[in-house]
This record gives sequence, structure tokens and C-alpha cells, in this order.
Amino acid sequence: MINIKSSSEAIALESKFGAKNYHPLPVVLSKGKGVYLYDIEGNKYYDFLSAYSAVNQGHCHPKILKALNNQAANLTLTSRAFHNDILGQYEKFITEFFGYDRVLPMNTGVEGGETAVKLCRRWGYDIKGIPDNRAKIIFAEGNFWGRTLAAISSSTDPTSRVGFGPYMPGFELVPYNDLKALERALSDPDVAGFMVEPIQGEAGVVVPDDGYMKNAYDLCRKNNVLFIADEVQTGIARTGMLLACDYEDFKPDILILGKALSGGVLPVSAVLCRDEIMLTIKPGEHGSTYGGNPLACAVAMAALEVIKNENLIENAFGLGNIFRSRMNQLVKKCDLVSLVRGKGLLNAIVINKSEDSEVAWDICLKLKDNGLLAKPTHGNIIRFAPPLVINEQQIHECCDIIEKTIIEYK
Ligand code: IF1
Repeated sequence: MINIKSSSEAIALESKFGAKNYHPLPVVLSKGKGVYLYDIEGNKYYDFLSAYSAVNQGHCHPKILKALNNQAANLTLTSRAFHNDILGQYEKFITEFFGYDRVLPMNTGVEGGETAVKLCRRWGYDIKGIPDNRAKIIFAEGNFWGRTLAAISSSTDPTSRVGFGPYMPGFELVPYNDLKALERALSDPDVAGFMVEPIQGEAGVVVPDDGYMKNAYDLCRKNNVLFIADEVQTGIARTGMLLACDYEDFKPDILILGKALSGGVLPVSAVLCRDEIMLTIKPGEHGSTYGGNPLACAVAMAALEVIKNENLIENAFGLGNIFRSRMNQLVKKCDLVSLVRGKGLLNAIVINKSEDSEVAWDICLKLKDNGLLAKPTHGNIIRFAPPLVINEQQIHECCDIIEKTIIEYK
């Protein structure tokens, strides 16, 4: 292992040997603890991205690391060719935690999405009776569920999609937050499912109208279509409820989880649904080498226990209100920020500039200099999503940093 002595040295290595598929902020982190990140030079930052809501429990949470290290000392991976003594207890734990019959464990969020799509299509053929190879799945414009060919086939973002065709057939799009368009799309008897984020993360923390999700669910029920909730980013307390869908009175037919399911320790995702849907996939028809590995199961149980035992749902709800109230005061006194939106501790401010301006990026560079790490999503939108373990004093300190940076921005 090379002893990297400076940020510039680390960046130079990435530049020379790595793919150029990202444009990171110029900061090189070497340590994380709770809400804080530290760069190689020892500078301390508030983390306001939380690895896109994977680190809800805070960096390097001791209870999650304890579960990781204990399990790692015994058994990390068996593959599913054999049973092990952890998977069954994890499956019981997580299905009871979220209230579903069964779970199909995978690794990344996008594998969760792929799994949900396969389950939905198979249910469409075997249970709904859609003719073979005719199943359709409806997605919302502006969606983001990963980078696989299926995921980008439903994308409306040219950056994700262009140059990777041909695309997956059987995917159709409706405008987000538009029930009339959804009703029209769902009337097609070949539609098996509607997959949607309760809040669109990558699109810029786009919050739909109150009631949109419940009404969309009711339309799915009426048309015998499965409602698939992509809660990879919004789930696990991020929005001030266990699931963002919990803000409304319905239960998704298929639930996709990822990111914070492991508290940022290793990739863990899960798809949960009732027996009728899950049991359409038979032995050997789907899976993954690492899916449901003992290490992931032990870590995920600890990560979910932290959410419950440390009241992170309530904390996200309460501090989210404080954060948005502080940002709304900033909107009033500074015309550079046109609005703040979000739920719980998944929020974003919209910078009053065109989408392709560099202002949001420059503001993030200034925020970094002032000790807070955040990154723009699309163009002029800056997402703010700290670990849910943040406390009231820290949220005010971070609002002070954001306010100072925005007001001083020339
Ligand atoms: C990157 C974006 C966020 C997701 C939702 C599924 C997935 C994601 C709602 C797939 C992943 C990540 C991907 C990550 C950055 C981040 C992201 F900017 F790319 F779009 F959060 F908004 N569903 N989102 O947000 O999960 O396979 O990545 O585990 O750098 O690509 P994954």
C-alpha cells in the first residue's frame, strides 16, 4: 500500500490510473466519524451528502463496525449454494421490520431495481396473465435507479442514457406527479408495474404533491398493476419516516431498499414483497454471488437497529423542519437562492441561475472551504443530506455555514 502524503498525490494517482466516470469535488477524504469527514491534510468537514443517503447512521458507526468485525472473524461468504446460520435470521428480521412476507437479498441499489423489474414481469405473466414478452413497466420522467442497461433504458437524462443503446423494451414513461397521465398509461392491460421514487433524488429532490403516491397506488390497484417503490435513497429514516411512502396511507407491493441498509459499510440491497409475487421466481432463476452474504446480513441488522435505537426517524423529521425553516429565511434575504424543498433530512436548495451555470458548483467549493461538503445534483440544485445522527446544535452550525457562504458569494 502506497503511503499517500497529500491530496494532490491521491488525485494524481486517480487521474493517471482510474476511469474518468466521475467529476468529484477537489477533496480527498481519509477518515469519517459520525457527521464528520477529514481530509488527508486533517481538515474537518460536515458531511452534507452522506454518500447519497448511504451513511444515514453516521460514518463508521461503532455498533455497525462491531457487527462487521464479529461476523468477519467467523464467516463472510458461503454463496447461496449452501445455507448459513445468519441469512434466515436476517430474512425474519428485515421482513418483520418492514412488514412484508419475504425478502430477496441483493447488493447494490440497481440490482434491487433489476430484481423488482424481473419479479414484476414474472408476476405479470404468471399471475396477471399478460401474454409472454408483452409485459410493460411504467416509470416517471426524471427517475434515477442506477447505471445498468435496464436502468438507463427508463432514464430521461441524456447523460445517463445517450450512447449506450439499444435499450430495454417494455419500459414506458409518464410525467412525475401527473395522475391523469398515469391513469391513461395504466389502462393498458399489458402493464405489470409502476416503479417510482417517493421523492426524486437525482432529479433534484423533487417532492410530488401531497397524495400523489397514494392516488398512484390506488390507480395501480384499480388496474391490477404492481406499485414498486424505489426507496433506495428516500428509505430508512432519511425523509423523517421509516419509508417516504409512510407519509401516506398505503403499502407498496414491492419495496426496494439499498444504501443506508448497511450504514455505508458495504453494499447491501433488498427487495421485499408478499408471497404471491416473490414465489413466482423459482430456484436458479435469479440471484447473486454475494446476495445475502453473512457479512451483509449481520451489518444490515445492526444498521437497522441503530435507526430504531437512536430514534433517527424522529431526529430526521424534527431537524429537517429546522433546516428548511432556516433555509427559507435565507431565501427571503438572498435572491441567489430561489427555494428550498425536501422532507426530513433530504433537502435541496435551488440556485437562482440557469441549469448549466457554474454557480452551484462554485458555491460547493466555497462551502468546502468553510467546512461543509455538498455537491450539486442537476446544474443549479444543491442537495443537502447530512447523516441522520446530526444534532440540533450541529444543524444550526451548518445552516450558519451555508448562510454565510451564500450571502458572501459574489
Ligand atoms: C452514483 C445519483 C443519487 C438511487 C435510487 C437506485 C439507485 C440510486 C433512487 C442505485 C443510486 C446513487 C448512484 C451514485 C450517486 C447516487 C445518485 F446521483 F447517481 F443519482 F443518489 F441521486 N435508486 N443513486 O438514488 O443504487 O446501484 O448506486 O447502489 O455515483 O452513481 P446503486
